[in-house]
Amino acid sequence: MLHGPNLNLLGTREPEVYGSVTLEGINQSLTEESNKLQVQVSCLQFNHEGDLVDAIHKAPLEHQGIIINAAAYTHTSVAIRDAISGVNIPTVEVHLSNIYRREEFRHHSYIAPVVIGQISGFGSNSYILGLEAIVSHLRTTN
Ligand code: CA2
Repeated sequence: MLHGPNLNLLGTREPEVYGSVTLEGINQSLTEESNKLQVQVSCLQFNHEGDLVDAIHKAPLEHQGIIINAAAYTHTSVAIRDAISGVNIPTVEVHLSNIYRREEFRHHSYIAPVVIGQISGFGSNSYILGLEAIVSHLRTTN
């Protein structure tokens, strides 16, 4: 699970947009869900674009899939898109908010064309749905 910039602030500001759950709370729910699904999940957060690119490059060494909320880089980063398409590992894009109901600049995702699918708008449950989606994809394709 890769969390992008500013998501470390979750639960402290803008609860009307992003809810009151903290990043630690999201990671804990993911770990609980991963136990139920009998898979392992590791959760990392980076504020810097290059750090996310490095983490995507390293992912196939230890992991079978990526769940990513690239946050603002979703709408700006060709580097993260190229990293995802450059590594051969299935990826699911998640967002807390429904990016298509928000400002127009959030309607475009550079990442969407290189992932299996996108889950957007279900608050912290988007992450659980993202985990279920990647596990189900891996179980049906492997
Ligand atoms: O809805 C999402 O998950 C987003 O990826 C969140 C990003 C935003 O730029 C995307 O358009 C949609 C922003 C994450 C910043 O999170 C904050 C949380 C609390 C306080 C300030 C920022």
